[in-house]
Amino acid sequence: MPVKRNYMKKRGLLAAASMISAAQAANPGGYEVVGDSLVSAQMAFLGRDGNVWIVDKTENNPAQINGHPAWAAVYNPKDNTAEPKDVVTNSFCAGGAVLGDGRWLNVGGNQAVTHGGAAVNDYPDKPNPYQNEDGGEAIRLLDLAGSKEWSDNDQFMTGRRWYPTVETLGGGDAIIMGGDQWGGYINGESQNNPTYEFYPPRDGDPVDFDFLGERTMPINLYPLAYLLPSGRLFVQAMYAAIVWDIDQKYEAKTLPDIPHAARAYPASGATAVLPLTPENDYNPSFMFCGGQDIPQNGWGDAGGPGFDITKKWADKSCVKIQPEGSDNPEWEEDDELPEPRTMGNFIYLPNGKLVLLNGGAKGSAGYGNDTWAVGQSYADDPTYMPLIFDPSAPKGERISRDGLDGSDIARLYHSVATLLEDGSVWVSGSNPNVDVIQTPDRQWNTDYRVERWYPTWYNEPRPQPQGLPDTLSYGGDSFDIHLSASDLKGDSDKLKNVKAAVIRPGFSTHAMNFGQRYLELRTSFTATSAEEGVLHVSQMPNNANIFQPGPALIFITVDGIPSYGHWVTVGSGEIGVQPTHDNSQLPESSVFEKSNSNAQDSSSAWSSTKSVYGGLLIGALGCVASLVDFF
Ligand SMILES: [Cu+2]
Repeated sequence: MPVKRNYMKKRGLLAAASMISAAQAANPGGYEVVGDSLVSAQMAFLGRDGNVWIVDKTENNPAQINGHPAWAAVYNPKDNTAEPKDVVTNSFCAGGAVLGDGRWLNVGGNQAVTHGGAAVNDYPDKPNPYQNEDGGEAIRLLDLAGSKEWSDNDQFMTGRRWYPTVETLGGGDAIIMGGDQWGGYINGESQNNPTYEFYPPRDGDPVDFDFLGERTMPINLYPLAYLLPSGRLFVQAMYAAIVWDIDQKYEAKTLPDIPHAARAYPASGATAVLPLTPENDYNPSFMFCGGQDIPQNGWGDAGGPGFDITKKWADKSCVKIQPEGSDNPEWEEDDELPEPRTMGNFIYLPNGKLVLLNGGAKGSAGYGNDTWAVGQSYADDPTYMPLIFDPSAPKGERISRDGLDGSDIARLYHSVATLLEDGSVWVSGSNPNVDVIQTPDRQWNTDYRVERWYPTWYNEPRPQPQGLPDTLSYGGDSFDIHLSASDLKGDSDKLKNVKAAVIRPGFSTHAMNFGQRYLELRTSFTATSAEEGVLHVSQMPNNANIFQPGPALIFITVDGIPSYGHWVTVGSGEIGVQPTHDNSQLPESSVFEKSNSNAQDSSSAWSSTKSVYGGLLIGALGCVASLVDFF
């Protein structure tokens, strides 16, 4: 039996104090060290059980399981305990995502290794102290509704993939793309795997994908790939960007080159699908911030960059593009970061803003035994300060640090972050080393500390909406949520400022969260009294390519303060064509008539429509005049 380790117990009195105030942050806007990840958090995701599931590469972590060092763990954010989990194959720089049936997929990796990351196969007697198997073709699955144990070493991909990208598709299956065979700092022709395949597998796997050939060498590992509403994929690597038709297997659109810098691994810009909202008609834009600007032929080879990259400032530009909805999409400059950043990680907050954290101001992802490396790190100058990016703010005012505090823990290569149910962000990892190193005062060690970063509003009283559903369909009947007088602070006019958002926190690794999306549902409302009311909420838009099926969290935000997240299953809960229905029709919004207790009277002069928010509603007669009440 694995032994649970309770970090708080080790911290004595200080721990006792922080457990009493478990629901309150000591430092809203800042970080708190809360626990121990047991294995280095190279990959992590929030499961539907509320736990953070961690996967590392095979290495000499002190935590043991089944007679060998562990390289997976599960962390409970409610009591800050963790226990090791068993993964059989070497999951080094794997990819991952959640499938439409709720299972977590983790694919690819490296051959079996021994001390110091050396390949077991390089030794005649094949010592295997870590008891790991080759993970190059591995398909690992975790079923949180089943065994809650990784199944591994029993299903395999068509070929070796180290640094593969995984994106869930509209049918809840996943595309697995790219990677190389034997790893290293960057890709190379001799070991490239410029193909994609699917899980569950499809006839015809693997499919050739020339985009990942010479055109995007060498910065095309972990290609940045996102599903579009059409079912096509937006793919970005090196400087190139395209729209790829998966079914017809052709380049449907050649987009302009991304300006300023390379963004894919190991340049590792921060990336995000911007919020999908009624205002943008759920047409996604993709944002890239930071990265590293080195010419295509200047990146060295699989052994490293060949120069001291730890002295080279990262990029600080933010650019975005909306690939569909126009004939000739262009890159658009967004607000510049306050400092250069590589390996920054964007995490959605429930109120539609993003926090950017982790990373460094110089260098890139990767590590090696180069004389110039900082320890073994190819990055330096950790960026300790988070920032908030508000996509809905006017240009020039989108980035803010009001009320924020930094961490004092470096989160460089192999660090992660994920949203938690309470709206805080779980941060861990950083291990720019070939194997575990924890030498005092050395830069930069393997770091097992878990932090939580708390949004500035973390300690505010939270709305407690009643009637949240457990499933969301693609189209179909709207549903009602009750908001009490305390949720609305005694003023039902606050219903005008309520948002319902669905967030998939995604699979975090290498400064990306595969599958992370934010979708704001259409809403209208009925004030049932001066103090309380009902929020009418539509189902998901009736296109599963906009927000893929599978588990997600729904949050209700009142005046910028979100509820705790409630788990929903988006879609059927199964892999396959998702049932769709007509988009939800919402009742007209109605405010409470203050001089007349009959709030249901929609013909009242106070009644209005939320068509500006709701989009679907055709304004009824009389609504035009009453909109004046709103704005
Ligand atoms: Cu890696």
